[in-house]
Amino acid sequence: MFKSLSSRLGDTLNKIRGQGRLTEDNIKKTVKEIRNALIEADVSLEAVQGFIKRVKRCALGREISSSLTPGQTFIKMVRRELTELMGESCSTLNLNAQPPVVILMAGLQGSGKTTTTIKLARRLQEKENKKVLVASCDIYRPAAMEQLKTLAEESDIQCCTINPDGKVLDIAKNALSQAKKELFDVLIIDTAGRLHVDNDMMDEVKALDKLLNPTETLFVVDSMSGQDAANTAKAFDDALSLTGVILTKADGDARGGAALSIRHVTGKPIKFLGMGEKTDALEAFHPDRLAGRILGMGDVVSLIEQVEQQVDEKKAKKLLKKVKKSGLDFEDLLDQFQQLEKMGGIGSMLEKMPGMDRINPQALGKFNQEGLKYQKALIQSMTVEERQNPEIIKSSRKKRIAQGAGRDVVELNRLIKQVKQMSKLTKRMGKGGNQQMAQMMQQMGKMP
Ligand SMILES: Nc1nc2c(ncn2[C@@H]2O[C@H](COP(=O)(O)OP(=O)(O)O)[C@@H](O)[C@H]2O)c(=O)[nH]1
Ligand SMILES: [Mg+2]
Repeated sequence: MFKSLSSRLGDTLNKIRGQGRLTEDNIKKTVKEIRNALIEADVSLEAVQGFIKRVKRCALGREISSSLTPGQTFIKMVRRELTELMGESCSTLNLNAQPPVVILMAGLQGSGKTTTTIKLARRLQEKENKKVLVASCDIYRPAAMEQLKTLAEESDIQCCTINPDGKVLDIAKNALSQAKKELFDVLIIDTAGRLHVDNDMMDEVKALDKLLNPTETLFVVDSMSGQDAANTAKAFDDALSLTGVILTKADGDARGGAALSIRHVTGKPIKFLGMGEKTDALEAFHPDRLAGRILGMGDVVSLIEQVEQQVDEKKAKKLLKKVKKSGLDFEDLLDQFQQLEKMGGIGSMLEKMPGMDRINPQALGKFNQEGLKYQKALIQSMTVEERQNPEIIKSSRKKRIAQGAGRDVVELNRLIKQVKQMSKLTKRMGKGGNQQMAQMMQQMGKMP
């Protein structure tokens, strides 16, 4: 699922990622591309419009953080909105009720109800240690009840005795009393579907709902049905009051419209994804992770979060203000070194760091952790006065400093020259904390 949407959004956002400045034109163009990509992925128009409106509003509001470039901030925002569109957080099953907790499965024919009934039963039995009973109320499709029974047997799930000549409500009643008598924790009821929403089917499932008073009423829907999935879900929700949705066949090449529309159209959470025909192929639905996957930049996004968390924003702002005014000195440099260390290893950091793609990879290659250690030692060997005023470091001081750090004066000279260049650079620099840091690192990359 999401393959083409992901590659389109990825392309679009890559263009904006490194931007140091976002213009209104720039935003407009990007937003339009995102809109088209969503529509092509068969997301409902209503959901697209709401999404686009929010992204635009945030983008123009410019909540810029000093540790991110505007491009990165924009991506972060798109991810946040995409997550919200799909439901904010992961919704689990509600099993807080007097056992047997009843789960009613509803949906159209072929959507995957029977398969998913077993998938859920296995999950509850194997992962949550519940005693689960399943029952089929599909008296219409030949062998539908057999299908559930066979699958149940294969997975060591208990299934009610089948009676294809019985009445739907009787079967349900018997299942419920068996579950009560035999102290099952959970009873999952598989139902019959039709090819389209029709009144007979709705009446039947409504009667089941009334009889069983289920704790969870789950709508099972094929993700290949795109935004239609959302509309069918809505029709079922009007009749039944769904508690959640299970999106099946998410392992296929559906365009993703269902996943992105259902929450918006029905207000009901997607709880699981069916990821294959096998009875263990069921995944919890995590909107945030999926949003990352759709944007094809899980790595970058988590890194953005990491940088944001670890760079002390206030400090970064203060530094920026200071270096713009009076340039950079050794104290600032030492501080930056320490920030880098805090982020856990420079090598991996630089590779993943957003914005770093603008930097010459050779310069990055030369960046050398050992060198950093010695530079740090040199700076630490200076007095505070020397750190704040690099220009007072003349020959006698140089000797002392180099000796203190156990390094060569030539090395110190190079460091002093480097910091002077960086200082000039930062004074000239415009806005953008991260951009400044990126360039600074580029300079540091040229260091010994
Ligand atoms: N690839 C894939 N196939 C699935 C998934 N869920 C169900 N199916 C297949 O879809 C078909 C219909 O499933 P079934 O459970 O009988 O649907 P029902 O009519 O709603 O009970 C079967 O061939 C299943 O193997 C899924 O998540 N992925
Ligand atoms: Mg079935």
